[in-house]
Amino acid sequence: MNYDKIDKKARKVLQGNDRGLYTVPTKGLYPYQWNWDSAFAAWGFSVFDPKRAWAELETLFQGQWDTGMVPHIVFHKQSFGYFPGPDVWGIDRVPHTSGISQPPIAATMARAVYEADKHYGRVHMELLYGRLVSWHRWWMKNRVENGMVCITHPWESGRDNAPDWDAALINVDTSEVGEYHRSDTDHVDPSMRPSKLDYDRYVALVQLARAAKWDEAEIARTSPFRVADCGMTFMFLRACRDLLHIAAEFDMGTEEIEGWIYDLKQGVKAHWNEARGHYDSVNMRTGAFTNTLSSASFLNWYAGIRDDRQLKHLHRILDEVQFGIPSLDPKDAKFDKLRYWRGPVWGIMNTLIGLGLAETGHTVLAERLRKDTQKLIAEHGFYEYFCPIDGGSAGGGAFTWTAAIWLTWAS
Ligand code: 9WN
Repeated sequence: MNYDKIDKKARKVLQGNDRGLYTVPTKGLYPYQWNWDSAFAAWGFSVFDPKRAWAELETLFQGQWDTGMVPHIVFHKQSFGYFPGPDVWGIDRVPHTSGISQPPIAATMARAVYEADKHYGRVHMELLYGRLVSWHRWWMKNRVENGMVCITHPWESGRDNAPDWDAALINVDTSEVGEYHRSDTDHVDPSMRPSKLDYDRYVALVQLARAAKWDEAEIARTSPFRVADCGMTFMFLRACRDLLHIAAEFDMGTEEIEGWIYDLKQGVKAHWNEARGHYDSVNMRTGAFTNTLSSASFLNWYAGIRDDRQLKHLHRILDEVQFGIPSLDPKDAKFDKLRYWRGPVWGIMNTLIGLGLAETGHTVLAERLRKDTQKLIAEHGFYEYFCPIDGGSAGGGAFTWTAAIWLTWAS
């Protein structure tokens, strides 16, 4: 396999999805700027174009609300073929945005971009730092309960139809949703996407929050859906550690961030599902664990939590499938090898888990994950996700974050 050729292709994918100052995740299926996709894109660009990498992050933060929230989609320019667009969210600001957030990995990727070229990045980091802090503050104020990060919509987790949300979604009333046309299934085989019932519930939750005028306290009071996502807690804890590192390097105050890290570490303990022996999400409306072993459960090492109790699950899964960690335990009755976050392998999740394993001394495992991901992309292409059984490509093609992780980690 000629890796130079694949490197060139990866750069071409990023350049092909580049809309000037931001990238789209992939042409057609996702025509806007997505939050955590852009963080990965910036990391990818940092390998060959630091200027463009910083532009990606800075453009994302043009969508930041006065509250500090950084939305999951920024609709810079009207585009067709994606549902729900700005009219459904109904948010009166420019650029238009969605009303929910997404995994807060921007501080982690900003640190990586900075470290790739400190000389160039210094002034950009200084400018972005305050915005990152105010986003983290927003999470702490509105979403952290018992040290765990709560989501108010499945889209916020980045793992849209993960079984973790099933029980909490049962109580979402879809009777007033009305007619709508979802566009995702115009681009991708419906068997690889969330179901119609899932979409009705996603839309109902948007309508509920819109009726609450996007007021966080009101949403917390009225919504049936509030889940503490172990993936979000781990990613946010990691991002806070990276922010702390930046604060120390730039001689900024560190006390507030140290406090956040302390709280989140308590939250990690609350995510431990002792009965099942793994990290798990918690339905905040009932206090019950979701009883789901997903790829997000394995992000503890990435969060700097050196807890090896899950290694037995990790070894078992790596022996069962060939291409890394599927989004759901293959032993789970809900495992569905091609349906989005209910089975497929996502290169980005392999990357974050692999980074964590490498950083905590599990070098053999980390290397195996990296090599498996490398093979997957080299043989099947820059797809959105893959079948964990045969590596078959799934979802959108020419995908930004898959190209980004190829350049930064997998190759
Ligand atoms: C909703 C863009 C995004 C990713 C998410 C992934 C998917 C959107 C959708 O695509 O979600 O945000 O319409 O399916 O689940 O992680 O950021 O790539």
